[in-house]
Amino acid sequence: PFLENVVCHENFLSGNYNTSFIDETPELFTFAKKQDRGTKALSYLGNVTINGFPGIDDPTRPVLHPVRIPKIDYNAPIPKGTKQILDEQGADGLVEWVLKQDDVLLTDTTFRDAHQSLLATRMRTKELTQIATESAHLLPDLFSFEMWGGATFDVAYRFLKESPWDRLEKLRKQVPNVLFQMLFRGANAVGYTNYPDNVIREFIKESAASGIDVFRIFDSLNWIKGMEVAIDETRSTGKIAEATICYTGDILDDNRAKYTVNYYKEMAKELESVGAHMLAIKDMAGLLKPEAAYRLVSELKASTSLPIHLHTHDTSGNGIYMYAKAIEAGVDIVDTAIGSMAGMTSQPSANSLAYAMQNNERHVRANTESLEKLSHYWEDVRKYYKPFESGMNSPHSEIYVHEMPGGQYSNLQQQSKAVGLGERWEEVKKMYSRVNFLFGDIVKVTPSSKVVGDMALFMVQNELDEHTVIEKGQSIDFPESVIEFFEGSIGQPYGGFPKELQEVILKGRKAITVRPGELLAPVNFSEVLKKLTEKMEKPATMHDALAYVLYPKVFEEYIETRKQFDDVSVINTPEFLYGLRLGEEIEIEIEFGKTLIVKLVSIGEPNPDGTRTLYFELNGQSREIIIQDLQ
Ligand code: 3PY
Ligand code: ZN
Repeated sequence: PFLENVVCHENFLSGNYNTSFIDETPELFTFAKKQDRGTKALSYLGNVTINGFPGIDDPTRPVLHPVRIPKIDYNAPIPKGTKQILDEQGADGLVEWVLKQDDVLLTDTTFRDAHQSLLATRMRTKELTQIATESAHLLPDLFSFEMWGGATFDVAYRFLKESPWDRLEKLRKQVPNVLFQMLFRGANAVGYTNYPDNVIREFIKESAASGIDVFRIFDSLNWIKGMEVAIDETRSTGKIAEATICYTGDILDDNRAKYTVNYYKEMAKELESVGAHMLAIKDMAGLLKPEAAYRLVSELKASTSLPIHLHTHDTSGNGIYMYAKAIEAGVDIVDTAIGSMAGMTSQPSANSLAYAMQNNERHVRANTESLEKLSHYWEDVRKYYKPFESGMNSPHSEIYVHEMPGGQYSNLQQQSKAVGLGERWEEVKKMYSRVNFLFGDIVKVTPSSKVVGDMALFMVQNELDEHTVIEKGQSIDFPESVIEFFEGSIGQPYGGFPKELQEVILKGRKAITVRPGELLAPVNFSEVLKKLTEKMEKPATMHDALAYVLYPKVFEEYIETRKQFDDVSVINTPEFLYGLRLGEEIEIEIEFGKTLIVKLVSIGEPNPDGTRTLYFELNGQSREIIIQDLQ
């Protein structure tokens, strides 16, 4: 077992030791010489400077200007908001309060879905904490900040090498007044596959304890069984269970008979009966058209007593018009993003909506001046992340044909390029729609949307169509995600699986029809904690354990990166993404009041072993760092 030093010893961890411990185990008190934080930071900067950042193809560092931060009175108390209502009156009290409001309330998605959908989820905690206090002062009237969940959990560890839990806890301290909301994929938590029930429960407990108030819980196939454990656990934490209807098809199109108003109404009633505090309509691709929104919201309002919270993506450009119709029909809350982070695959603009609804009977509760100030900040920040923009620069009404979720579009485009289908993107999009009907017209949202995407790529790549897939199916090795889907491992689609296709895909493997979580053995968290404590060489926490259970490989890589570079979240984004120019001097605040001053002096020629020496100054002292040149 790992016994490098005393802090990892089980007796020390459990507090089970006395004064003879030092005499009996002297070897535990020799500490390996650790590299200091300065050297680790230089190693990171050297690496990025030489080898670039994953996903950034153009190595030239853009000219970046300091961002505009709105001026507020920092001595003024932060105005009270919805968080105080929940804390003082409980979940039911909060729900009652929402229902009593004549105004339309907003959820601001800038901290989560907006950047997930525009910038491949790459927004770092730095840019969020830098504006969080100002946001708390300027937007106290929001219903909530959606600031966690969805893809942010995975991407934080995988690409940003920072802890999403730290993000949550830091933001919570800065924003004490407005509810924090996360997107939770039901039995898939914040991952792509079903997890054992105890993982779902632990995840919700820990998230609630770290600051989440509203759990927007959905199932990627609208399968209510897949949401029940999460709803139940959320209720036991005293937080708000916002159960979700994912919207697909077109309720006003007679040719799309599968997902009717009645289908959604029945689903809403069932969600109410399994304990939803609120209902979300999650229009993840932006398919809900204005007249359909009016009809759907009116009917749901009439058939349940729950507040209705509407989410959309503005890909078609019809988002504001659609929201106006939903507001007319009585929707309680809508999701918007700050102007400069809105539109296209992101949410409609809060700024535009607030102006559009001026003089309407129902007032949008937001201050346009505050929204404009915050928009300047995000306009500047967005430039830092330019390499991650999708390249979509005008509304895409063809979304109504391919039905791809806002967050998937740029992702699948990248995947197509990666498998050599970059030139055939138009075909891939068409195939995406054909695969949907081949699968029986399913709800498409993470992770079911990924299955459709994988199959579409596979069919284009292998020149397959709806007939040849069945005819030749027995000799085809289908993608793993497709096999698992047809096995029932992400749940049951409404109306069942197409039988013939299921048979050729499964080739004798058995499909399940029960909740996958019922068949999965619970995770033994104390074993996981023990194993991680060895790997991390320090006591692991439940946050670490949950991250490891959801994303074992990603989390192991994160541990290695932490050992090599320490906490890289302290490095400012321009340097974090693009490295340093020759002669450039920067500051890194490694902790409050402790700053490193770093200057890149010169870069040596490549050595025969493929390394280069970089010459830095660290707080005025020369430092050499050897970097493997991977170019
Ligand atoms: C997610 O699950 O990450 C989504 O945003 C789905 O729309
Ligand atoms: Zn979304």
